[in-house]
Amino acid sequence: MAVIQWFPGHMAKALRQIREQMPLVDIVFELVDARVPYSSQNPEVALAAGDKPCLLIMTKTDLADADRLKEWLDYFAQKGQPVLALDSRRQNVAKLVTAKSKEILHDKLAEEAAKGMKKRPIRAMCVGVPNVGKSTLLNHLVKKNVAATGNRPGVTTGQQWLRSSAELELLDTPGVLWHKFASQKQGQMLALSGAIKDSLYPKDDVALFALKYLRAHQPEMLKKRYRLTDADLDEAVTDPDLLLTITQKLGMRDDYDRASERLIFDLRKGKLGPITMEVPADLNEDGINE
Ligand SMILES: Nc1nc2c(ncn2[C@@H]2O[C@H](COP(=O)(O)OP(=O)(O)OP(=O)(O)O)[C@@H](O)[C@H]2O)c(=O)[nH]1
Ligand SMILES: [Mg+2]
Repeated sequence: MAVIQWFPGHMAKALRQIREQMPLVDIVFELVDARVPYSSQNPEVALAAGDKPCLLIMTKTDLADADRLKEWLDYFAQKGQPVLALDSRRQNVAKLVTAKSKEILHDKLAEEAAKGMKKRPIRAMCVGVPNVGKSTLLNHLVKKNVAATGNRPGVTTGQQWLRSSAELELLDTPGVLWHKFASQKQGQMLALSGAIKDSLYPKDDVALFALKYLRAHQPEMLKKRYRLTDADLDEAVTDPDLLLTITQKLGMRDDYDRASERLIFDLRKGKLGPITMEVPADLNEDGINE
């Protein structure tokens, strides 16, 4: 399988700007995709944040598995990492995010008040991998469509300050990846989630990775979506065999590229059902999902 890497110049620049702005903010909102909570956590963000408090925000929870989401929330809580899982469609996210930020910054704000300093908005920087939902969340927080959003990575190209209320000031940033993923699996997970430009990874590799995962962990989803029988699964000994079977079931003859694309997009859009492709138990002693 080809190794997925993507760190073009504009991301190096975006990361530099994140480092430059860090001293100006009180808190970092790091967004991770609830379907791939490990793989979508960018180690460069923690490095850039240094001692700044960080609120981890799990996005796309509507597309994730509810039980596994709870497992991740427990995992982060055990690590002492403040975390929120948000469903912007159902919740008043502004209230939740503001309350949590105040809780995290309680001591700092109390100290300022004790010194007689004027009450001021909390300044937060919103960071995360491309397409994770940063601008969408910020639009919800400010209750206006001021930040451009789109279902592809690389929509936000520069930083932008947004004023939410008297209580919050928010910095939107372009999505960033990093030089070297911890494992090949991480690159595949990121590609599947939609964090990497589709023109930059081999679709059949990522589709085969998805098939291997689904066959092992979610065979029922696979069977239901592509009308596969147990016999179909048994007969397709290898993953390429299975891709061939699905290609034919989709009426795409031998157009594996098209079928690969369909599989990736179906999974990403939740057409197979809510899915979380990583669990805390997958992480090794070094905290890596290999
Ligand atoms: N289903 C679902 N889709 C979401 C959610 N949050 C964001 N999206 C979608 O994800 C896509 C990307 O959202 P953006 O807010 O543009 O992502 P971004 O992190 O700002 O992306 P870049 O600016 O490219 O780094 C859009 O199509 C959003 O509608 C969510 O909670 N659930
Ligand atoms: Mg954006």
